[in-house]
Amino acid sequence: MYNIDEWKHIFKLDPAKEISEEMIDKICESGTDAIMVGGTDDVTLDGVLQLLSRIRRHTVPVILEISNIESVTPGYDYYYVPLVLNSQDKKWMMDVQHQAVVEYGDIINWDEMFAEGYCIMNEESKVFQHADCKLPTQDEAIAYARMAEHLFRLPFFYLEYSGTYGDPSLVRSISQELGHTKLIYGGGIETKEQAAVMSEYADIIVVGNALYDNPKEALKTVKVTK
Ligand code: 1GP
Repeated sequence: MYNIDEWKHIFKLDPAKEISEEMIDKICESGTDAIMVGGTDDVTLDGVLQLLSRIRRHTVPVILEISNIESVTPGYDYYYVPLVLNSQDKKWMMDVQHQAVVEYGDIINWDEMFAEGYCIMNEESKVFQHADCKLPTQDEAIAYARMAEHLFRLPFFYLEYSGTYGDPSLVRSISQELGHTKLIYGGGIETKEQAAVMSEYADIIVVGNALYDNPKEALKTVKVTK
């Protein structure tokens, strides 16, 4: 339906946060390749549905990044399923996903569903604590990327610094390891300069918080990725 292989930029909207109609319009018409809806806390079916209907007034592709099974609804173009590679609890790598397939496996459209191997690098982030992660060294992070590519053959490896700007040299090292698996970078991108640096190495960059904190700058991160 869409050419995911050519995507460079995604805006991530949190269904638990307020955002104006005007800003939604600007985000959707910004030239970004897709809007991803996802968050950690207070992600409800109501929030996920409301954002979907507001984004759907535009033609931009829309992805639901699944946070919990209660908030999954039909109508999105794609569903991205996080597998947290550096979680210390198998629950976040395997069990919550397994339970979802037990319940809904008969009706899932697998063509719309993609796994993301997450490696969460910011100890201070909510998602790091929520998923009971262990901070990997750089070599360990690279090893997760190699596993995503060669063992699990995942479509995406997501280097997640949520809330803080990461280390470009690690993003570069990881990008050199990946061939078929696409590298998504997310975390702390607030300016077009920061976007340009990460976009040089990552296949796709994700901009989230800046949309709420400094929307004018956030909107400028699209152009530098093209
Ligand atoms: C969060 O990777 C995204 O899941 C984006 O991070 O909110 O820090 O931009 P920020």
